Amino acid sequence: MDPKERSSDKAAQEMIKRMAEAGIANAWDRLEAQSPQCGFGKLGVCCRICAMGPCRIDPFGEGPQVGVCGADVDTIVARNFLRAIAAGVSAHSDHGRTVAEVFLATANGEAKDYQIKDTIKLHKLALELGVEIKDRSANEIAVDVGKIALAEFGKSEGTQLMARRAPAPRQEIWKKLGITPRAVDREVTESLHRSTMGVDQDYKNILTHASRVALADGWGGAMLATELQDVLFGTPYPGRGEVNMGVLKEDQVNIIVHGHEPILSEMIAAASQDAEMLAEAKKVGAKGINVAGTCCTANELLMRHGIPIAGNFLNQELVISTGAIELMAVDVQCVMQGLTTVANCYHTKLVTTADKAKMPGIEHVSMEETAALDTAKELVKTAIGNYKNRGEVYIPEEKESAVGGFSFECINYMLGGRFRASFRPLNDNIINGRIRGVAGIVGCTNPKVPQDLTHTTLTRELIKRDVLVLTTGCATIACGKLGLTNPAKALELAGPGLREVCETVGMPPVLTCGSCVDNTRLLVSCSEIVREGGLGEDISEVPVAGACLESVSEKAFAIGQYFVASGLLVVFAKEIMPILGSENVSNYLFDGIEKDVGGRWAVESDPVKAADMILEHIEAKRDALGINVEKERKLYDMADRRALSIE
Ligand code: NFS
Ligand code: SF4
Repeated sequence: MDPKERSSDKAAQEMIKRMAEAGIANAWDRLEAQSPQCGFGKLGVCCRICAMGPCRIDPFGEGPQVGVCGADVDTIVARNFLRAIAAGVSAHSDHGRTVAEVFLATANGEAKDYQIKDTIKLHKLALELGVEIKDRSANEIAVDVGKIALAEFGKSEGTQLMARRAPAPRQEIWKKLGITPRAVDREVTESLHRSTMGVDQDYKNILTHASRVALADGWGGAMLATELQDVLFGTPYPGRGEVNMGVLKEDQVNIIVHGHEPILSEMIAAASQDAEMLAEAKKVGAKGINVAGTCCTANELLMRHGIPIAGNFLNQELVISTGAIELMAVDVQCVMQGLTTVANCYHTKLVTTADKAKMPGIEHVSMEETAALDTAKELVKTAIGNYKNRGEVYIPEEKESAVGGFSFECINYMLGGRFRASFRPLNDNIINGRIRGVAGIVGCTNPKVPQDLTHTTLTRELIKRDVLVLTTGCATIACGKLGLTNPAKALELAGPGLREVCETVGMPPVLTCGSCVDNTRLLVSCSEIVREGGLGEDISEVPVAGACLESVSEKAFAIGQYFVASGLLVVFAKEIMPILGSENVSNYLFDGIEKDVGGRWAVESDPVKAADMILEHIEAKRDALGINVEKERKLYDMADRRALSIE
């Protein structure tokens, strides 16, 4: 296959070609080998939940329409969707739990290599959680904050504390529907229980729980992950970095950190700066130690330290095939097993570090928080020792300058300045129409579509039409590679209204907000837009939407569902939405659910059409708010506003 059909990124195209010439398979080749993929699976109509199965429903209506237990297509599709979401939630939240554990260990003085970095944010969080500040030390406060945070995952009573950040009408909607999330573990457990054979058989009831478990992620586990990471590693503020494989250095020891938890990558980054390590590197003839990231952990490092990003999900194998990587350290999530085979073809040493994620035949170095820096140094030493084993090296030239680090706090500061940090200027400019609305472009890169193409096309289309774009995850990296997170280049592409605002405020039109757990920054921003006033009383009234047209992981469904359950429109690609086998489930998620939660799913695979869809949604919200009517401004009282909100 033509590399251009596989990726829209030139560096990736080059490496795809080189891998093909070397006869080494990557995800695209394995997809080809798997094709055609099972049509039942695509539609979500197969079930292997119990041993009377596996069962499948004939989508053409000729074969069986129920499984052995009698489950119909609606139950099967809804159940599969719920399970996918629950798995995604468990991933984000288990990440959050690990962060909470390290956070607490740090506060207790047991994890000496980590320190509480952002005490201002710690104090804010303490206030929010009812922890006494007075004249207590940061560590004393952090112990209490850490304990409360950790309890959010498994507490036996009560609902998620972070959910109180949502606007009051939103919390009311959740309460009315009975979907205010309880402990994360409980919602995940209940998802598995409900979807086991012979339990929940009402697709709407199943999907309502899908909202609840997803909310336990967005307003629970993932939000805690973001908050605690900020306090522990520092809240991100804009800084320059570089993105794409051209960041690898021919004359240095290259280390890739891949995965998700900054617990690992922060320490490797620190170890690589160590004078002793640098001296060791010199001894083997290297000019230095170059750490770069792939996937979400890369976003974390770019956001906080300006450490370069070598690529997103589909780059992980390509990066190794440059022959320039001495060591790739992986922790959890989105680590392809295919890496083992690719690494074996080169000198690259692949090392797993999370006890819950090992790979057969691959060395495992356990990353204990009590000896984090020493472990990281051990890994860096291994990399240095491996430098001499390099064979042929080929590093593509492509790299783009990017600015990362747009935390919620930073956006607030940028918009309002140091002394009056506020979202007012954003709200005002949405109201006056210079900015039409806001879109979150998130998620993965899937070999089923040319890598990065949909994210970047959609982003370009939206900023052109004066929509401010916030990105996270692999979509951010896609935008980065193609120059869209380079403020100068992106400004050129922005519509006149958006451009004017961006130039005045000094912010780019595409804001890189971090990793996938950091999608919670988008939820917090939406709540702040509402709180700031003038754009409705609830998130569902604000002209905002989310999109991911290249989703891969179950985590993407979790994110999509918590956006929807928070009141937003979420657009995914049609091929990647495994619910189309049930008309009832599809109709509900694409339409009916809006009456319940104010948000809904939509499918569109063409990024330009997806932009049309998002714009249409944004303009409809603007119309409903009455901000599209020029001059004749109506002042809304509470009754008017209530009438506007969803019924
Ligand atoms: Ni998000 Fe990050 Fe990338 Fe997708 Fe995987 S790395 S958590 S799941 S593939 S964006
Ligand atoms: Fe088949 Fe029902 Fe068992 Fe699923 S739960 S495998 S539909 S018998």
